Amino acid sequence: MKKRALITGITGQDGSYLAEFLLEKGYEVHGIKRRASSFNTSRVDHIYEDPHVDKARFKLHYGDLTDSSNLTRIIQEVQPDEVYNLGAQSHVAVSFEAPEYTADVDAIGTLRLLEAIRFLGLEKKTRFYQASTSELYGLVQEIPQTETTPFHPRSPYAVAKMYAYWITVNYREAYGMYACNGILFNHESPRRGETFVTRKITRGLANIAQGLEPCLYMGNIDALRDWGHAKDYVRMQWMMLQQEEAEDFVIATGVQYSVREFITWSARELGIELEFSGSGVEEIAKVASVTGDKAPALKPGDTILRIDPRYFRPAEVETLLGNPAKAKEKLGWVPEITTQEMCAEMVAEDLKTAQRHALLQAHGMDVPVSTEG
Ligand code: NDP
Ligand code: GDR
Repeated sequence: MKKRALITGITGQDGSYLAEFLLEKGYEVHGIKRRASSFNTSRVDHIYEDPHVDKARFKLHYGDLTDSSNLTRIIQEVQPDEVYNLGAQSHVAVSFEAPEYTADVDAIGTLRLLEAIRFLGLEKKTRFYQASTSELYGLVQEIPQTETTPFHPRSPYAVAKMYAYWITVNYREAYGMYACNGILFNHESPRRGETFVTRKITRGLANIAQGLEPCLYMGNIDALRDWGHAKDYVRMQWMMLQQEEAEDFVIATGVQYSVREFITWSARELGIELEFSGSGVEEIAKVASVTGDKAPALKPGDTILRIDPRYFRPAEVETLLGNPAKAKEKLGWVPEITTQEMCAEMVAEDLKTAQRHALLQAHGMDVPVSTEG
């Protein structure tokens, strides 16, 4: 029997990689997408199957984590073996602007899904994965962080995800559901949303190298993160649902870098050496040298990075470093792609787009270049 999976957040970074992964494993994959005024399925368009075709294995349903009746109806229709709850208002800085909505989607949305499974009597059939996060550690109590490190969330996003974490544990303990949390540290890819820091950097620098924008405006570039590749992390999401007993796992690389280092590597991928000077909000980065042909728009002395305090957060998570020993020991999971390899892949993809846009611009056409985030 073909297994059936339901993914919330299928149009996001992880949802798209997970859908590909499950289709390769032979699953029938159902996803919930939000209604939007323009197309929002670009990350999954390549795996879309015409629903009129017999035996289509990829199906999208309109829905929203704020709508219980809609979630219950979809789960009843799909009767999933596995539910992956990846849907969320996932931007930490935005959660300070929209705290109530973030709580509704990220916290209560998780409860709505678990309750729908229970209400439909599927609690013994349907396995549940919750996209928990290293943001739960916030103001870190222990380095590196493990499954037993205490939480101290530092944003409305992290507080909402803390509710989701515990309600998942509670449904496991109260109703014997196979429900588990993946406590995932930051993971990125060429499909990463454009306003998260890594993608903002790779896309912004590629645009600057091609003369599409003048300068990158950043927040706290001394923040430290443990960055992995989304492809490695979705494999682990699936593995967590294939065990005898549901358990929670930390997923991380175990290596930490600063935002500043990520900027330096990204620039090098484009043949640019940077020189940082000044401090605090006065810090800037100038081009020290340019080699190769990837940055034709730049010359030594150009200032291409400045600090803009509007990207500082009301409460910052300064440092995160995970210890994935339990995942390695119990599941044999180790990340296959290094942070540097991932950075190179992201820059290469963003450079291709920037080169295409530069060509269009040279022919008098408008191109999108915003790097808000
Ligand atoms: P993305 O922001 O790329 O994707 C989020 C997805 O959730 C999108 O499909 C989005 O839809 C959907 N969504 C947002 N609001 C709603 C809603 N109200 N109802 C239904 N769906 C909604 O996130 P990632 O793929 O990076 O992350 C996946 C999950 O993992 C998230 O829950 C995130 O919080 C969590 N996480 C991510 C980490 C990371 O480093 N990437 C680390 C740890 C946890 P649309 O496309 O329409 O916006
Ligand atoms: P994060 O990711 O908050 O860790 O949440 P993000 O990439 O947004 O920020 C990482 C760090 O970089 C600093 N930073 C900036 N961030 C952004 N977005 N824009 C900037 O200009 C900028 N300058 C510096 C931030 O202050 C922060 O310290 C991500 C999300 O995917 C969450 O959903 C997920 O739960 C966690 O990772 C683990």
